[in-house]
Amino acid sequence: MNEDIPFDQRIVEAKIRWARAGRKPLPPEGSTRRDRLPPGQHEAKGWPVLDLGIKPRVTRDSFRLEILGACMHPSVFDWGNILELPQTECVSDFHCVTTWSTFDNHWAGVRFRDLCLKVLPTSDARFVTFTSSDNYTTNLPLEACVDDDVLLVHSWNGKPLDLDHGGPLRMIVPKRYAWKSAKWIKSIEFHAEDRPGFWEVRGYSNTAFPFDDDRFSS
Ligand SMILES: Nc1nc2c(c(=O)[nH]1)N[C@H]1C(S)=C(S)[C@@H](COP(=O)(O)O)O[C@H]1N2
Ligand SMILES: [Mo]
Repeated sequence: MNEDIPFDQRIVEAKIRWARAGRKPLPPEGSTRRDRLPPGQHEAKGWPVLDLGIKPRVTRDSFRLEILGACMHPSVFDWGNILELPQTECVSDFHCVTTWSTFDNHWAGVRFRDLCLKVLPTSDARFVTFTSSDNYTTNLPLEACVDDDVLLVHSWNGKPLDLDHGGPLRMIVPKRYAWKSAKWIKSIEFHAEDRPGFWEVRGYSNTAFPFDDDRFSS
């Protein structure tokens, strides 16, 4: 992203770059389930649970989300503050590197971009680290996080997100493998340099693009 321009203009610039790259936010209308499956993936029955096996006991009452690092307004959001942000719904597919995919998940929550418009990442903020209550971490370029379909999700298919799937609040980043979508999100930090997360330092791809079969580093 460019230096010295306000955050909302940086979003516009990112979108222009995505358009040039011919990126499609969702599979085209009328595409078959097969077209929608990235290489090496199969469609799962139901929604599998995958994590490190630590189930943090976060409730909507005890929930706190800290935003820190390179932003104008570092803050702590409680559940009420999350609901005060613009609410969004989005349908997307979800692809785990262990080869299962789920289609047509109906998510409700807050666009990461709308959260950014509150806390205002500074011009040197280029990367984001997500930290979870089980101490899991994952990293992404800020530019990837301001996409339309990147959400902090509190509901799935019309119901509150359950604890197993990262409730009360998790990230959903549909265009990357699912390990980039942190469950039980606890803090979000902006920084100038990239900081590889839990799986990224254990041999998994830093970029994690399902349609490129981009699973492992090197
Ligand atoms: N906090 C946390 N988030 C996490 C993980 C984890 O272990 N801890 N695992 C990741 C992986 S590898 C996957 S596939 C998805 C699985 O999400 P699900 O259990 O809701 O299917 O969560 C991702 N986010
Ligand atoms: Mo995964």
